[in-house]
Amino acid sequence: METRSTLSPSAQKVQEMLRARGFDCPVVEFTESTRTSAEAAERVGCSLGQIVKSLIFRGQTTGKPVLVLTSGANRVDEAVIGEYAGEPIGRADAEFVRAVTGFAIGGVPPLGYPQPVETYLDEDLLQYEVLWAAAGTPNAVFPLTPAQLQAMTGGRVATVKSKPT
Ligand code: 5CA
Repeated sequence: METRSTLSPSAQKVQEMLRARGFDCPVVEFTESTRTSAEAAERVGCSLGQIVKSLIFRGQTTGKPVLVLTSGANRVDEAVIGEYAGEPIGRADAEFVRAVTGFAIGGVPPLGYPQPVETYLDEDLLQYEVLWAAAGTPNAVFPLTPAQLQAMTGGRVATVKSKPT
């Protein structure tokens, strides 16, 4: 799989944020898309479950943003997150995601937002040695351990997935 020798500006920004916070994680930017979990897993050559989806939801009462770091293999149960968050939540639109994180859907990294965001971390991510998260663009990702993901986000470990129907 081909990678880019120089990072685009958004991916470079994520690389610098990681470094500044002491995380030794190399951002990798591919020539092909990592926009979806499936594409990211294919580019990297890992399982779908190892991809970290950074999903932004919106509190329907207060409008507060909620970040759910979800295993690429899972679907979030919005009712469950609503219970954790203390109010019903809904999926955010692209504009809200950009306003809250500073990044566009498909490239939202798990760190580096203008304001801290209430964060939940899918317990299913903890079983892997290495995870891969988006790094600012729909072609860029970086590897990290579950412990690093917890440290960089302060996320509360939670059961987030909807039960298979
Ligand atoms: N780069 C990949 C793998 S790390 C990535 O960013 N995946 S993601 O799951 O974190 O981001 C894509 C997610 O954004 C999709 O799973 C989907 O839930 C959400 N999404 C896609 N399009 C929209 C949209 N128009 N409005 C709101 N959410 C969307």
